[in-house]
Amino acid sequence: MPDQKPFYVTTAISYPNGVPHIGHVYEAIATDAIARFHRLSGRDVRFVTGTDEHGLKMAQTAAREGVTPFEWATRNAERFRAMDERFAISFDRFIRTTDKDHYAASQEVWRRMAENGDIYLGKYEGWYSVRDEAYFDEAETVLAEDGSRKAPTGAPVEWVVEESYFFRLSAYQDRLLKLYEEQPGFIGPEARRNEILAFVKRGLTDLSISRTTFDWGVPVPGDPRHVMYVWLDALTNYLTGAGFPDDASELKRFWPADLHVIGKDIIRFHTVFWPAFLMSAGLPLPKRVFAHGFLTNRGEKISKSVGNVVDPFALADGYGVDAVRYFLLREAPFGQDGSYSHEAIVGRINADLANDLGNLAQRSLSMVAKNCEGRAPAPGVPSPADEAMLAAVDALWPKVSAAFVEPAPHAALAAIWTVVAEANRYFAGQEPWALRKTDPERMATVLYVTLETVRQIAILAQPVMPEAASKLLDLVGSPENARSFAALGEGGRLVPGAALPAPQPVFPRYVESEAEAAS
Ligand code: ME8
Repeated sequence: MPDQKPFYVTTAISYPNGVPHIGHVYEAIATDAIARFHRLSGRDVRFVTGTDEHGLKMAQTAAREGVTPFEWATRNAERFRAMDERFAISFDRFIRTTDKDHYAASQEVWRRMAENGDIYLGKYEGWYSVRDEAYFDEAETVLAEDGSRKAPTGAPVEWVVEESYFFRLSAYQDRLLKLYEEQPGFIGPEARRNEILAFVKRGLTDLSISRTTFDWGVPVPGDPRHVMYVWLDALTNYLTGAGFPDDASELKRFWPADLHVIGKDIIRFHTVFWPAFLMSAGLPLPKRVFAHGFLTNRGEKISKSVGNVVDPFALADGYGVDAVRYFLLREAPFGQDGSYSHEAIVGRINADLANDLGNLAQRSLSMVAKNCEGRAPAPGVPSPADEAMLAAVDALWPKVSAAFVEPAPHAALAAIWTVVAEANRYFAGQEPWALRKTDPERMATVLYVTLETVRQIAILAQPVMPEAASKLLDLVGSPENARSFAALGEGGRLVPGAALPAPQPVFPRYVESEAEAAS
């Protein structure tokens, strides 16, 4: 099973023009679970995340706050990094686009695109949305009732006329269509692929890739009056994170990226602009771009003006990190929009975690502590029920693995929890508490099978709930060096006689405070 191949995975880099919200933590958690999954599969993983610090939006917000753009970016980038640390996001590098090596990478990409004849100087005249940091054709914009013009995202647009460098995006239409055809997994989920295909088939216009009316960006090589369009610099972070341009061995190891995880609103940048930039610079293309959906608060769009923004730190404090990680990845199919609410999180905590997995572990471990001298019991001859139970948990790996590779962490969790349910039925049906007096050997077998099932479930749950899974593995006596996926199945079975620590509950029930209950 171990596969030492490198695996390079990234999140989008967030705008630090405000503090992180639940959408940011959702993306970080999902990508972290994928990175952890591949590490546990034995792959050589590189996981990069970070902040996207340039552009007009950042410059304008900093000016309003009365600080320099760099100070503003630093203040918020620290919050993003702290959020990652709070949620056990196992990144290998937190990249800031103001990092020095990122300037070098962006300028090198520019030079290569220019050498390839794809950059020319012209004049941009058209609509620009600062909030989206994106250009829009007039036909894409809509006239609002008050006479103002809006981007399709609802953000206001302004008319921009300035000298600008252009990238010959129009020349890449055929090559992009060929890419989507030859590499059908390039865009996921499938529905997004169809959207992009239709968009590119309608024809592409050249893209303005520099600005002269502000200076908060990466200077254009050879023409420092211009700074690069923030998206050109931002997308290049994925190359910087793999050692581009100078670290040849890192680059060989990790480029092209295996997976870019992003949100559905920025798929065009990643599946049209980004591959075209890379083709132009003569660099290999990422293998897959997967767009997750948006989180809503009880079905309502999250926005500052609605006042329903949820602070990720408050979620961690209120429910616990692993419970939030589990909830966000379990609740909505990855790739579709999802809704969160206090009731839904509490429902998952109390049903799936405390009742289903927590009680199973706690009941079986307490019986072992009391009746088996605190040691992993020795199984006797297995009954058909024992065999069926072990066969069910042994069969999880291919399903869980396929789901994470997709990536579909919700499907991995659903498969695991089917076996949790089966283990509860098995435990209740075998009644080990009744066997204590009548047939202690049979009781030991049932407890062994239950603990072995919990062991494998905990190993498989590690990508999503690293801390809780590790506690469970401690409790069932799984050695520290036997917790990767190589220890799944028959080869890694629980060793009878192993001393177990005193059982402790791993998944507490969520009890409403009086104030919450009354509201
Ligand atoms: O787009 N639910 O930054 P960003 C789920 N800097 N995901 C959400 C979300 C929500 N409600 N709101 C935002 C940017 N996201 C650029 C990316 S990459 C080279 C540059 C996701 O801070 C969003 O889709 O606006 C994106 O993937 C990420 O959070 C950062 O968004």
